[in-house]
Amino acid sequence: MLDGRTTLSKFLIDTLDRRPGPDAASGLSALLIDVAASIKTIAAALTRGALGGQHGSAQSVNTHGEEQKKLDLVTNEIFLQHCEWDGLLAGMVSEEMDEVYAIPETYPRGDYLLAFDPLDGSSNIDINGVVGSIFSVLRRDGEGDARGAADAAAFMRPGREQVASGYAIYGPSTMLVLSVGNGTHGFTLERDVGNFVLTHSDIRIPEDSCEFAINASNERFWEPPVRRYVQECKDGRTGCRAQDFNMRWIASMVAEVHRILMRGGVFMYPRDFRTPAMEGRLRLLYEASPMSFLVEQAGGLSITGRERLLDVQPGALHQRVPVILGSRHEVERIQRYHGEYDRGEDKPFTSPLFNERSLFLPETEA
Ligand code: AFP
Repeated sequence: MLDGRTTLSKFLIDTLDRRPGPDAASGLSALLIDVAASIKTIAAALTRGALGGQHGSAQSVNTHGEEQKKLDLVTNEIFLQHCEWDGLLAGMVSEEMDEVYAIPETYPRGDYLLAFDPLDGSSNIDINGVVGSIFSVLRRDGEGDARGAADAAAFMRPGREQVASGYAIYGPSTMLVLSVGNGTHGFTLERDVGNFVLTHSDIRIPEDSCEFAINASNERFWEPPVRRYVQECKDGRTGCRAQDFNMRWIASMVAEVHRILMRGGVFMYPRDFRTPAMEGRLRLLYEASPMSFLVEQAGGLSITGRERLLDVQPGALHQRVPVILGSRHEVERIQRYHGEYDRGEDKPFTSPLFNERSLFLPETEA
């Protein structure tokens, strides 16, 4: 405690290292301190803005075929350098790397697996908008060579098995929002001292909300249950919801989830007819799973539309998944709309266009 304040280190030692009995999470707090060090380094790099000489394209694409920014690569490297040496990790995966990053032979290996998106919302960089980093920690299961290098199969575990997840938001202030399975907690970076200080203890997402976030330019690709929900929100107080809704879109999942943790709301990147598998846009391991863990730990819900997101079994490192998360009652409503649609029970509610399923022809990417 410093002047009555709780730093991240104190929080982690109290929460994890002094946890009695077999649940004691050996080494996890040290790993999370290293992750926090990565975040501080990234925050410092971002603060320099265009003066840092790292704006613009890296002239490369990632495994998703998306253009990489210079800062995508720089921040990826910062995570690797801060976390590879501590003897706590068996491997790392990231949105910016094709394969598992093996811990160099010169360092010992440990029991944890780290997945991260080093710079979420990187299209916001060049406009000085809000960006973030997202991370997820799994504990390696007991099978195989406990000290061998982790392969991709080691990461194929549903999100409910995460032992920690979190994100950093680089906004007017830098915050680290974290869960180790006992609620979701927010720490604000005290820049001059370099400490993360607990400022938002046990965050709770309001169960009701009148705010939703979705990229409305994709409306023609959505399924009817999502169209129905959004249309009802847009109808406002003259529609069946009998209340006005507000809409947001920041193009950074971190910023959207942070707003929802602070004041409620719904964020959707739903199934999408642009892609043949209708898998949505967001990455399961680097974005959807860690954020869903935080949201559930804060009393919210996170689904694919039809199932709990934390129950989705990954099949590939860079798998994408539809995401609908936020205030419990709104997400329950959207899940109900999916069920009614799948059972053909939604006809009285949907517009004539949606009633004619034959009219709702999937469009594919040109
Ligand atoms: P990056 O991690 O590649 O920057 O993508 C950000 C993101 O995955 C997510 O944070 C946003 O919700 C989403 O993309 C925004 O996408 P569009 O605005 O292009 O639909």
